[in-house]
Amino acid sequence: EEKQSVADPDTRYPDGTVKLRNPHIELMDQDILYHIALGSESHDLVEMFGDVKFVCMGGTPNRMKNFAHFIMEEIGYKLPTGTDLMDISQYSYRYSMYKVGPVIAVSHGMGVPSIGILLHEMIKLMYHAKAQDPVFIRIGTCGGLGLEPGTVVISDQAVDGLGNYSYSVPILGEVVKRPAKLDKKIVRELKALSSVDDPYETVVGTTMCAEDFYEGQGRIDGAFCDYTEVDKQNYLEKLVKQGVKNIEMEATPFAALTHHAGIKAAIVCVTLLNRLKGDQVAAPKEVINEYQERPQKLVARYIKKYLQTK
Ligand code: R2B
Ligand code: URA
Repeated sequence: EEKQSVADPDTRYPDGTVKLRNPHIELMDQDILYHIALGSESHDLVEMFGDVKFVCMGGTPNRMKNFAHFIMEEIGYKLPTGTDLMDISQYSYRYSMYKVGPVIAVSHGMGVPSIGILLHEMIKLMYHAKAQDPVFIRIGTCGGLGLEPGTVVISDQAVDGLGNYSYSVPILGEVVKRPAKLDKKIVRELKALSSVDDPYETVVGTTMCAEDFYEGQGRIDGAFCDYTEVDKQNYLEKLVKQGVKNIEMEATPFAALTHHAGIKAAIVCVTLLNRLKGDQVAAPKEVINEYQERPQKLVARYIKKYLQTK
C-alpha cells in the first residue's frame, strides 16, 4: 500500500541552481505561482529573485514583516529614501512575502497543507529565478517537552504523529512517504551561534509535526477529548524518551520537500510553553512577542556570518 520514495541527494545543478524533479514545468508556456501572486511570464523572476540566498518562513504575515525589518537592520541593507518594504504577494491574499537583498521572508500559515502549497511554489520560484544554493529556514513557535518556556529548539530531525521520520501524503490514491531529513551541518552551525550570554537555552532535538493543535498534540483543552490526563502524560513522556523536544505543525513537509528538492534546510522554533506542565498558551502577549524574536536572532547571526565570509 505504501510507496517509499527515494530521494536523490544530487538534485541540484553543478552551479547550485535548483533542478526541478518535474519534467512538465519546462514544457509549459508559463508557470503561474498562484498562491504567491507571481508568474514565470508575468514577472522577470531571475531579475527579481536571482540573488536569493535565504528563504525564511514563519507562520504569520506580521512576524515575517518584523523579521524582514530586523534582518534589514542586521545586514545593513538600505532601502531608497522614502520607500518601504512591500508585500510582494499581497494580492494573493494567502501568504505575505518580503525581500531584503538576498533574504526572503515569507509567511506559511498554519499546518501541513498550508506550508506544503507554499513549499511547492517557493521551490519553483527558486528554480525559475536560477537562485544558487538557496537555504530554506523555518522560524517558528512550538510547544516544548520538559523545557523552560522561551527555549530555542533547533530541529535535527522531524517525526510525524505516527512515529514516521517522513512526510506521508496521499498521491493518486496511494500514500507516498518522503524522508523528513534536515541538514546536520546547519544544525551544528546554528547551535554554535547560540551564546552563553543569551538569557535562554538553545537545544538540539527531534521535532514532532502534528496535524492538529489540540487532540493531535495530546491536549486536553480542545473541543473534544476522549482520553484521560494520564493517557496524555504517558504519551508525552514516551515522546520525551524518543528524543522529541518540541511539537509544532509543519516540520515533516518542510524537511521532506526541501530534501526532495535538494535544498538545504533548517528549523528553529521557540517554545511558548512546557507541555509537560499544561496546554494553554497563557503567557502575556509581550512575553510571547519577545520569545518570537529569539529564533530570529539566531538565524540573523547565521545569515550575517554567511554574508561576511562571502
Ligand atoms: C506553531 O504554531 C502554530 C499553531 O499555534 C502552528 O503553525 C505551529 O507549527
Ligand atoms: N504551536 C504548536 O503547534 N503547539 C504549541 O503547543 C504551541 C505552538
